[in-house]
This record gives sequence, structure tokens and C-alpha cells, in this order.
Amino acid sequence: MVKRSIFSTTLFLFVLAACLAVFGTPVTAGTIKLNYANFPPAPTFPCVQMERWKVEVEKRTNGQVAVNTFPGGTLLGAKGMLDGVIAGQADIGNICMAYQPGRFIVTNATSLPLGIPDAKKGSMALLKLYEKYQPKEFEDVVVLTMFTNAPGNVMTKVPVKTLADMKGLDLRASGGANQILTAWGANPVGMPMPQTVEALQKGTVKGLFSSLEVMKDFKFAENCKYVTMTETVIYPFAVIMNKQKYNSLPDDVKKVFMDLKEEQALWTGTYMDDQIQKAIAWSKDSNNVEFISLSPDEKAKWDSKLEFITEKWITDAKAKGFPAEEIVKDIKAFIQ
Ligand code: DTR
Repeated sequence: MVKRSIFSTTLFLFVLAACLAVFGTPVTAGTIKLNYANFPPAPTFPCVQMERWKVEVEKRTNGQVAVNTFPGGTLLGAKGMLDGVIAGQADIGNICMAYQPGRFIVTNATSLPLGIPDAKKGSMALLKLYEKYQPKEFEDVVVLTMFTNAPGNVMTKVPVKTLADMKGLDLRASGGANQILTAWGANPVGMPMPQTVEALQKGTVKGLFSSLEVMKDFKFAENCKYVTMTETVIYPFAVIMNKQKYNSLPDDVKKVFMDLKEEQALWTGTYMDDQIQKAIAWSKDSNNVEFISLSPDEKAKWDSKLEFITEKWITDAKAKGFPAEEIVKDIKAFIQ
């Protein structure tokens, strides 16, 4: 009996010593619990990337960190996200910066019509832009990653083939995309993405202007039977963390988070670009959606309407003291 208990004590000490040798400190599963808030529903790309980050963090911290995810605005909604994270209502949150255009001048410059070709390039350019300019609106938080969606197209209940078809059409968009719709003659209706489901069902809007993965993820293909390919404008997102909470983390955990920053941006951009292809196929095959390409002449007309937007942004941002020309030049260089 005594011999057996000596044996099990020795075995326990041996396992403990092995754990210490491998991990440095004794590992207690989920010692650090973090709440991560997100505003759109679980199947959408901002939440898919959140679940991927959770899995990676829990794996790479050997279970030391447990991440509780809250999709669908169950902890914080789209507009209260940044302040909610600063106040500590959630430890981590995902914000769509285009929903607060005046608050994120530098990063929202990625929403100008600058020809960002896809989400992968957009995400990397956005992160580089943030790293270079370190805008002061992020002073009270720690940025864990940034990413963008893919370029936007016009999804509608009625066919849109020319600028004349856009005239007065009520279309949902947000931030920088609104002024693009105005320039094309449409009537932009601003609201965060989750509210668009009801607006389309009720007929408050006749369509929306965003990246095409929403045709599948939000099942918009059931309402919008037409897509006009404009491939214009991306929306920038940031994942932010409460600063005090971040500062309270052990160094090895902080390192895991920082090592994931760029990797997560790349992963999300790649995932998004992939989803676009799947959503196009699904919309065509299962929902009979018609994809409309603008003729080269027509496309030139649409593009010419947007020329003033970047110029105007430069003038306004310069007046506010931002190095506006350099920011635009950087974005163009970062997407090369
Ligand atoms: N295009 C922006 C951002 C966006 C694109 N896909 C999703 C999915 C869920 C939330 C936001 C977005 C927008 O239209 O809001």
C-alpha cells in the first residue's frame, strides 16, 4: 500500500517536472478567459475568422487561454464595439471601420476607389497602412489583426445594366461606399450589414452594394436575382483588444497574439476571396442569379463618375492635418 502511494507520488512529480520542462509553468487549461464580441451572424466571414483565431490561440497557448466567442451582436453591436471594448464590456471585439467614417480617417482611406483587387491584397495593405501611421484612434486598444472584404458589386431585385438603371435606386451601403452610390445616381441607405436582411425582405431597399460572399452567407441570392459587376470598394475591419487586459497577459501569450496578427490578416483575406467564388457558383446554380457585366463603354462612364472622390478626400483629409497624398500613394504601393 505504502509502496503504491510512493509510486504514484513519484509518477505525479515526474509528470509535473516534464510539464515544467516543456511549458515553463504548470499548465492549467483555460486559466485566462477572454470574451470576443462580433456583430454579424456566425456563418459570416468576420465570425469565421474569429473562430479560426480562437482555435489557433487555444492551441498555441496550450490551452492556457480560453476564448469565448459572441457572434451576432450578443455581447456588443456594430456601432458600440470600439467603446465597448475600451470600457471592458468585451475583452476583444471586431469593428467594421466603414460604419464610423469620421472616426477612422486613415484606415478608411482603403475604401476610396483605388483599385484594390481582392481581399488578400486589401487585408495586407490595410495592416501595413495601420502599422505605418499608427492612427491615434487606436491608442486605447491593442490591434490584434486587420482585414478587408473583397471588392463590392451591386446586388439587386431589378436588373441594373446602365447608369440610367441606377438613378434613384434605394441601395444599402455604408461609409465610403455611400458616396460611390451617390456618384452613380443611386440613393444610398446606410445601415450595418445585419439590418440589411430585414430591409431587403420589407422592400425598404431594392438591393445592396457589398462583396458577393453575402449572397450565400446571408442568403441574399433568394431576394436579389441580379448582380452588376462593379468590383469597386472594400471595407476595412479591425480586431481590437482592451489595453489593460492585454497588458495583464503573460509575455508568451502576448507573443502568440502578435505572431498571429499578420497571419490572421492573410488567412482571412484568402478565406474571403475563396468564399466569393463559392457564393457566385451557388447564386448561379441554386438561385438562378443573373450576373451582369458592364460593356467597356458603360464601365468607363461608371469609372469617370468616381474620379473626384479621391481628390476630394485628399483635400478634406489634408485640411484636417493628415498626410493625405502619402496615404493614397502608400495604399497604391502596398497593393502591388
Ligand atoms: N461590405 C461591408 C462589410 C461586410 C462585407 N461582408 C460582411 C459580412 C458581415 C458583416 C459585414 C460585412 C458591409 O456592407 O457592411
